[in-house]
Amino acid sequence: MSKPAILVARAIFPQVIEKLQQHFEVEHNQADASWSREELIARLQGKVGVFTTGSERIDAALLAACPQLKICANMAVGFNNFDLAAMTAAGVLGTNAPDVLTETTADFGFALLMATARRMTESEHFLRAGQWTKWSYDLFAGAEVHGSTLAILGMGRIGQGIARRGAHGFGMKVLYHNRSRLAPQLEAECKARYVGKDELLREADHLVLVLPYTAESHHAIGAAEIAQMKPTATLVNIARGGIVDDAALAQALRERRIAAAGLDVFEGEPKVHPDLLTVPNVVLTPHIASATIPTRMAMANLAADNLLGFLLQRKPLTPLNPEVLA
Ligand code: 8YV
Repeated sequence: MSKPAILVARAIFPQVIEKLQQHFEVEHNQADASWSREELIARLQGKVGVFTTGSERIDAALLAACPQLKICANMAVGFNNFDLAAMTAAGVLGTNAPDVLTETTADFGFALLMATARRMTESEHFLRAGQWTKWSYDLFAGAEVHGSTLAILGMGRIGQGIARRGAHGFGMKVLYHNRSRLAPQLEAECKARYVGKDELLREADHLVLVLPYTAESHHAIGAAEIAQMKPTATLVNIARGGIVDDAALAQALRERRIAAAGLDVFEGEPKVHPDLLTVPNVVLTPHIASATIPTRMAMANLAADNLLGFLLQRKPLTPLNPEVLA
């Protein structure tokens, strides 16, 4: 009997390709670049499964053009590249890759908070440019981290990981806002207090964004929200581009309406708003919050195991729309 055919849309670990090849006919992207949408659709013909990353948009038009497709397995916890309603309507399963990246991503969120508050890249550029000629009492004086108020917008697993680091490691007062309030036991573990969004913005010394990108969270932080923040506050976005209005943020940073920002994600990435590239008080990283080899390997394996579990036994590990299994 011939093996089911699947497509792996981006270059991934060879070991994961080999694991998939034991059970599937695998066509995989061997170049380190995305295919165009037209090429993706052409290559999806005859495929029952696709291994995606956040870069491939799966929507009604693509599904209509690829009628054999049964599962899209995302190597990401976020799945805003999936039109899940369209997938459910077409009877196509979506899976994501949660949990395995939580602690690594929380580590990075905290690192970005520290680098932003303590002006690490700005001061390094100064040093590399040969501008360090003397000690000064206020040379790159930044914002205090320990004992300050950590404000978290979006309190899922990664938000909780950042809260724990702040509360238990740095003695921070932790406030959070989320669509729903955490169970009392989780709030106690994170030492986190639920507040409204306005109070969160007003009280934050360091505001960290860890919420999913949806129509409701588009530009959740724009000029009006930044205006509510303290001029000494910092903002960190490890969630998704589009949650922050990057043009408004660049202007606020230039005018020092907040002290600094740390951004791992951008509207329209990998393009970055040109104004962000010229303001000094921002730390910029290329969407690497989950990027350690063990974590990326675990994410790739989870996406692969979702393809194997569903296509061989109808038992995916982390389904997003389990109703299609019924
Ligand atoms: C991924 C991420 O690297 O998991 C997510 O949602 O944003 C990152 O960990 C990225 O989406 C590539 O799939």
